[in-house]
Amino acid sequence: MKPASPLDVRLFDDVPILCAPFPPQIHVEALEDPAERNASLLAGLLQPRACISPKHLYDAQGCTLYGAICQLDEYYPTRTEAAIFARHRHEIADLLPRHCQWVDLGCGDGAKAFDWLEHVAAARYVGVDIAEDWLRDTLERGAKRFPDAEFVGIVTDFTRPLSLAHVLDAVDDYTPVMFYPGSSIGNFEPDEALALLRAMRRHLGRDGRLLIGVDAPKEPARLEAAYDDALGVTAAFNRNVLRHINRTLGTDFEPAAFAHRAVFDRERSRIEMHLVALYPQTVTLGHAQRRFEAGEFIVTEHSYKYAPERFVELLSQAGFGRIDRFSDERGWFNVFLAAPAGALE
Ligand code: AVI
Repeated sequence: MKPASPLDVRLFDDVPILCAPFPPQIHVEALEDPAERNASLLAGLLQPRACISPKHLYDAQGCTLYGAICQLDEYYPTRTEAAIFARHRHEIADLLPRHCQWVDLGCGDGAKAFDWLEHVAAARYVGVDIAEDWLRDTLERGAKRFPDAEFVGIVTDFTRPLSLAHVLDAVDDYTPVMFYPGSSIGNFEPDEALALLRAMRRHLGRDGRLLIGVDAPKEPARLEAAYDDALGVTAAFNRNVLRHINRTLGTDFEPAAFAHRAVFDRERSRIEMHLVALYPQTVTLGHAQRRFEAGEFIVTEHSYKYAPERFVELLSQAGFGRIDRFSDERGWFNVFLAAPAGALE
């Protein structure tokens, strides 16, 4: 790779312009203490209804598998959201502040955000993700593609209180647009989702905006197929969490001894992902042991599906006022553009 030079020379209409490149900066924030993380993993596994936080699904293998899920025929959210964005891009862009800082929450490879940067003339991109290597790579690619914007990265975990103010406030004149696509908000329990939305609201000041994608409830068969695809990619994604925690916690789970299951709980409006023990077995968890009877299961993820009225209510409770909604023809997925209460009324 070409080393970054202190100044780049580029030509606009044959006039040389000197541009200072922005070497991507990474701030490491609020990463969970490994001892604390292991203790809470163990506590979850020892509960009568065993559970593993969904954040552990995303080691390097899990991120790759999640990328493959997003391309499955059955997994409609990614495609549907992308179609809503493509269809309403200009309308939404016109409602966003000019020269904003684009805060890409859970940025992954940054692809969804980069499609927006061209349309909103963002002056700054702030990528936020738990996976530091992935984030570095995203920033480097982004900085090459958008040489006039500044690229900053924050490594943090959204299960911790969101605190980005010292990075966002380091520049005075760029208004934040928080971007949280993919219905990731659905992976939080409703009270945690509300707390996260409130924290986002606090970071926006008066003129900032939140652009968020949220999956809607629909027939259980459609939902369950999206989370239990014919190729078994979601099953591999789910079982992989056991390999991940074997590595981090030194446990001896046998992934093949668990079946993947996805069920829609209509009353709670959420998909539950389970790993179901195929036969009786005992797993060593550090100094403890845990017996799983055949059919006993570990909960690995909840994915809440919000009817539009319910999500608008949550946004209002979190301190948002004007809310614009964009949807697909079937009403499968919604994108909300929310402004802080008092900003536009
Ligand atoms: C990341 N998140 C929004 C996905 C979802 O749909 O809840 C994770 C996922 N789990 C299984 N498939 C996709």
